[in-house]
Amino acid sequence: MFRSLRFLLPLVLAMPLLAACGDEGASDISVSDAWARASVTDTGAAYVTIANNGNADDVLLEARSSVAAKVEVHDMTMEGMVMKMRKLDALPIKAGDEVALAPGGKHIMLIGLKQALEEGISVPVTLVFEKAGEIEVDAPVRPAGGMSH
Ligand SMILES: [Cu+2]
Repeated sequence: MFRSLRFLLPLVLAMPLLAACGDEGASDISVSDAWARASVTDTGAAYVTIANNGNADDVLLEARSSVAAKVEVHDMTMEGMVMKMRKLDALPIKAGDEVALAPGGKHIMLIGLKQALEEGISVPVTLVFEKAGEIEVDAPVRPAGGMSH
């Protein structure tokens, strides 16, 4: 009798935890407005808008692209008069939030390009989220315009 209770007790304690997990909600990530900046050098940048329409926070963990040896998520900030880029190891996308990666701010850095990014082509970019998993988008290449990277 006592022996069987001892086995039952952990199960009973675990039940409220399981119920709480089921309540956690889900992230619902959509990626739009993807584009990449035209580049003739071996580095380039891609931009996307990420929206989380779910009720759970998510995190962009990494990005990949078959056209680049290495892909990093960067943020760009002004330090005095100098533009500084810094690698983000994780980019939180909170529930209900929309995060725009755009020139002058956060961007997807394509390092070691295997081909020139010419207008008219598009490059595949895979974004890896903690909860939503992998989302692949096609980023059409657009001219660099007046702004530097
Ligand atoms: Cu960068």
